[in-house]
Amino acid sequence: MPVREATVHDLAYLFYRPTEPLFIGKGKDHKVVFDIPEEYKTDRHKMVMARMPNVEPITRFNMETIGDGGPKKIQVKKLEKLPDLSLPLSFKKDTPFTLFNPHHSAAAGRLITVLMDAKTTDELMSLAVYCRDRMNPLLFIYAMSVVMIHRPDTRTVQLPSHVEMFPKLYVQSSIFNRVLEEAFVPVDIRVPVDIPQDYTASNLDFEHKMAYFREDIGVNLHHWHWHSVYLLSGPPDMVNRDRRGELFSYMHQQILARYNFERFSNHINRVTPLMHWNEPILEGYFPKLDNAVSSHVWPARSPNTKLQNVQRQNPVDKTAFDIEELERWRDRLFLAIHSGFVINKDGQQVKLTETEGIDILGNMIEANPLSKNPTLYGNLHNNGHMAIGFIHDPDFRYKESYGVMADPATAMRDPIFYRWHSYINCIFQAFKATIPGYSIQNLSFENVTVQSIDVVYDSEKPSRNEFETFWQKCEVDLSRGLDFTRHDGPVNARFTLLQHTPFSYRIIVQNDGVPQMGTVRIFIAPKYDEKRLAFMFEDQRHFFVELDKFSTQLKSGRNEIERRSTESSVTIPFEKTYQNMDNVPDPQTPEGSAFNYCGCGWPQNMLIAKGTPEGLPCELFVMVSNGVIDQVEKSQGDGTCKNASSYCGVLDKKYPDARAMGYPFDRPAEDRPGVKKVETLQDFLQDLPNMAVRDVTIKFTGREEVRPPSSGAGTRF
Ligand code: CUO
Repeated sequence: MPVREATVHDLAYLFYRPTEPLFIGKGKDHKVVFDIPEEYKTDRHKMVMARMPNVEPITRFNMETIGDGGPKKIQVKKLEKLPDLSLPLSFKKDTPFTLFNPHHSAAAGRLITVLMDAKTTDELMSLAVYCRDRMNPLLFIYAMSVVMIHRPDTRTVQLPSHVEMFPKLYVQSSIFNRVLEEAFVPVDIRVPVDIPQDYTASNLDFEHKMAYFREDIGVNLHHWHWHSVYLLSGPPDMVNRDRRGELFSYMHQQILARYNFERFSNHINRVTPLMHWNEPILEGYFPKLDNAVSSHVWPARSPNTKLQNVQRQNPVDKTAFDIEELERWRDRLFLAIHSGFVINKDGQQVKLTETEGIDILGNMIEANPLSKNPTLYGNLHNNGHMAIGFIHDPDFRYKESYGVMADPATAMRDPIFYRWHSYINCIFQAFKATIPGYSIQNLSFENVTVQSIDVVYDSEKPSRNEFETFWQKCEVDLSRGLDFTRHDGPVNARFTLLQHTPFSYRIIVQNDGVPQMGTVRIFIAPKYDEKRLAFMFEDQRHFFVELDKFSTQLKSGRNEIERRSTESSVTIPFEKTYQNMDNVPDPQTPEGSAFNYCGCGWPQNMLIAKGTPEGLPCELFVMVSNGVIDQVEKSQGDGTCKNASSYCGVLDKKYPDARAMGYPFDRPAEDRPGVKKVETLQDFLQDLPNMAVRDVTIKFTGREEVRPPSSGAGTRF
């Protein structure tokens, strides 16, 4: 069989069926095999080859499945010396792996460092091939995904989505038998396997109405990506991202705002923060997921269980802490907020300033390696996830693993996630209450007036100022995560998700000055609270969901700005969230390079909340702020893959907005001397013509559509 040199795109084959060994052919028809140096083969590999000396390791089980075009053998070079990989190798292959556990993320951090240090793509290939079959697949794929995005030589390689690689993290266990059945029938007569929308509980559970949101695959993928991008361990320049702590606070606050919007759409009250840690937790959650790398299922959390001290000093968890510790860290955080400073590792005071305080707190609360003083302020947020994740077996007496709350890929499924983050958000809001509100000068933009805002569907139809939502049936190919199946071709699961009709904003802006740069900021919030009373500003500002933010050049006079919903700075395209690799355009084409997203971003289909059949009354807010003040100094870096910048930042660059995240709603409104107190949104807008509000409704039509298949060129596998 001909051997050829490896190219950078061959690295993508390592992501194919990650729990299946490398000696089984990869890619379409399994025609891609790796020519692995003898020393890099695992004992299992050597044993298989010894027993089958006459069979090249081309196909999964025999030669019959080779299609036209002939097999390819990719050369893997042997390195002079392997680096120290003892920490990631100490992790067993079939143990669960989560980034929220410091011991786990340290192992991944070591692997990321080693892979980033590889001097050439060939060296990276050699290291990755050596590691792949020896390491825990969740750990290996996580580390490799991070490295592929961060290394300049690998950034353009399109990788499968996490749900394709580990479908068991995202899709209920009971469908896998059906999926396997389908995998064994010829491709042309396969049918999609339905994932019911309603499988984890019944309406006897008062939180069940929100299951479609919590268990949405795209929402959970976004959260996994976010935590993958913001590493807890790894090379310092990758951990130390611009305004990381602030973004931790803002992105999660936005998830809460979006979740509460969805609750209001279903006539459910806002989430209550998880405040009293010694009381039973009313909500339960039964995930019905299988573990991705072991035969365990994800443990359930029964209703009315209580947090307990975690004593899990075993080789996998290496975790022990008391609930009292969480309480001490919480009290110290509040003390710092109300004193106006934190105490760093050297015992010095570091002021929580108006501009940097939130970032300092975010790093301490998360807690990430940038914390000013981990001993004093601890690890509140991550350990909260862990305490809830171990609530069913806090001392390991039943040898159960953690629940969904302890893993960023699954945490958003559980109702308690939102209660925990609501509490974390209370701490951030306590800080925001200590800093001055925005003055008129901070909010105004001289000579600029937003004259009108409209929501339009296409140029022929008149503006309705109504968003329209519906259910959409979509398919995702699970075959790349189904190891050891005999046949090729897609095995699709069909699921239902919330969708909205794509729309555009039409914004008329009058500029009575010279041409200038502006930043358009678009938010939406419900108009009424749970009591059906019009919101007070101080309450409503927490419910504003960012829909988009973009720069625009304002000419003198009238400017008509049209912006499509699909261009949103908070979302990534549907195809990127779910993409079946076969439909991703080739990154070397202009179409493909425009499509080159790193993977982090809120799913486009979830941009707009469900609304109600009668139309949920909302307020659409548009502000144009001074683009010169908003601009950040240009930083170095070749951000060749894009993210949803508002929620994920920009790779290797500064956060692309100099204002506080969430501006202008991130802090209480300042009383304006001599003017009426700011009690309502309309009061907030007074004397600020660069802001405007439009009443809109979100109408849930109840109809169900089938999503047409995506089109695209290029097949990587
Ligand atoms: Cu994303 Cu708690 O940080 O889940």
